Amino acid sequence: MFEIREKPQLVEKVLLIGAYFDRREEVDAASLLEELRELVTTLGLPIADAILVRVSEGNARYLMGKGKAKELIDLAKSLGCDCIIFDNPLTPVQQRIWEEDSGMAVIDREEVILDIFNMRAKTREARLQVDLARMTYSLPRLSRMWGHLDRQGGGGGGGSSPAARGEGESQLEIDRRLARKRIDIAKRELIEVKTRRETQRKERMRDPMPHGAIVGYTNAGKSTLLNALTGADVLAENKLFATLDTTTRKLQLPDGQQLLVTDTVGFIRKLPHRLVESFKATLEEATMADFLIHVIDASGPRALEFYETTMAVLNELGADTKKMLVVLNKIDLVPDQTKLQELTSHFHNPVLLSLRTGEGMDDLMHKLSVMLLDKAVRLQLRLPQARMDLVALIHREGKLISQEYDDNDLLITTTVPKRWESKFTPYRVDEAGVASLGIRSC
Ligand SMILES: Nc1nc2c(ncn2[C@@H]2O[C@H](COP(=O)(O)OP(=O)(O)OP(=O)(O)O)[C@@H](O)[C@H]2O)c(=O)[nH]1
Ligand SMILES: [Mg+2]
Repeated sequence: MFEIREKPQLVEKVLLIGAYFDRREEVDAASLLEELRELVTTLGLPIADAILVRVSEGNARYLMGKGKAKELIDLAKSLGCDCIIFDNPLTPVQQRIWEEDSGMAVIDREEVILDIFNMRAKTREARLQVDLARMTYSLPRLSRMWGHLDRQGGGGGGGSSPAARGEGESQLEIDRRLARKRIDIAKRELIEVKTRRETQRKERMRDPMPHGAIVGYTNAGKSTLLNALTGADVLAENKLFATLDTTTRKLQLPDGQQLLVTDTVGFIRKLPHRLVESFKATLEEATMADFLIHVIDASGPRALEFYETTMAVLNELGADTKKMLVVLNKIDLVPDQTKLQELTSHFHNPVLLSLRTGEGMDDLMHKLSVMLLDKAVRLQLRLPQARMDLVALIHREGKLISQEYDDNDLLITTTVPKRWESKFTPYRVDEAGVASLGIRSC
C-alpha cells in the first residue's frame, strides 16, 4: 500500500528561491516570493532565507546557469538547509538534477500548494480531489531521490529514508503502476461525487431559491463573510486555503427575501492547473450559482491583481460572466481614504465592508436585496380561498406588499422571484397577467 509522505516531519530548514528572467519581472517576482514565504509558513516549515535571482542565461537542466545553481546550493548548505523551494515551476528532470546535486529535497510552488491542500483536506471529497492532484504531480517524478510516494512498512528500501535510486527499473515500474491505479480509482470515485452533487442540485432546483457563491482570493475573508451573514461556523483564520470544502447556508435578508449562500475554495496566483481540474466538482458550486459575491481584501497592495487572478480562474470555469457583486473587505485596515477611493473606482458600485467592525454590512444586505429584486416580478392577484398554498408561497419566497378581502377572494399585490411567476398566471389581474391569458382589458 502506498501512502503520501508528510513533508513537515522531514524538513528542518528551507531556502526559498524565486528566479526571474527579465528586469520588468522583478517586482512581480518579489511579490510572488513573499507569497511563497506565506505558503511555506502555512505549511509549518522554518525558512532560513529567501533569495530573488535574476537569470540572464538559462540552462534547461538547472533553470539557470550551472555556476549560479552551484552558488545557491552552497548558500543553502552554509545556512544548514535541508530543503530548497522554488517559486518557479520545475520540470521533473530539473527537480531531480537539483536534488542530486544538492543532496536536499527540492520542491516547487505547485508542490507547496498541493501539500497545503493535502494538510487542509478533511472531507472525503476534498481528500479525493487533493489525492488526485498530488498523484498526477508525482507520477512523472517517481524517480526523484525524494519522492512523494514512499513504501509504508515492509518491503525493501521503505520507511522514511529517501527512496534509493538505482533500485532498478522494476521497482519504479511497480510504483508507476500503483500510482496510475490510484489515479484511476480517485477519478472514478470523483465521478460518483459529481453525480451526487448533481442530484443535490436538482433537489434544490425543485424548490429553487436564488443562489449566490462567495468567491475570491485566498484569505480575503470569504468564510468570515458567510459566518457573519448566516451564523455558520466555517473555520476562518489568517492562513492560506483555510477552506477547501463548500458550505451552503440559507440567508434571510432584512426585507424578507431569501437566498442560499455558498462559501468556496480561495484562489491564488499560479494556482496549479491540476488543482482546478481536480476540484471541478467542488468549484462547480460557483459555476452553478445564480450570481457571485466576489470578496477582495482591500488592504493588500495587490488587490487588483488578486481580483484579476480570481477572474481568470472563474473564466476557466466558465463563470466569469455571471452577475457579480464586488465586496471590498477589510477596509478597517485601509486608513488612507484616497487609496480606498482609487481602488473603488475600478469597480461598479462595490460594497465597502469591514467584517471586523461591521461597517458596510447594511449596504451589503441592501445591494443583495436589489440584486434579487432584479429577478423578482410584481404581481396583482385575485386568489380564491382554495389557493391558500399560493399565499403561503408568497410569504415564504416573495414579499407581500398589500392584501384585502373581496368576497371570498384575496386581492394581493406582491413581488415574487421570477421563476415562480407561472404558478400565479391564472390568478393575475394586472395588465400583463390579463394579456397573457389572451383576455383584452378595457
Ligand atoms: N482586519 C480584518 N480582518 C478580517 C476581515 N475579514 C476577515 N478578516 C480576517 O482575515 C482572515 C481570513 O479570513 P477567512 O474568512 O478565513 O478568509 P477566506 O477568504 O475564507 O480564506 P480561504 O478559505 O483561505 O480562501 C481571518 O483571520 C479573518 O479574521 C476584516 O474585515 N478586517
Ligand atoms: Mg475560507
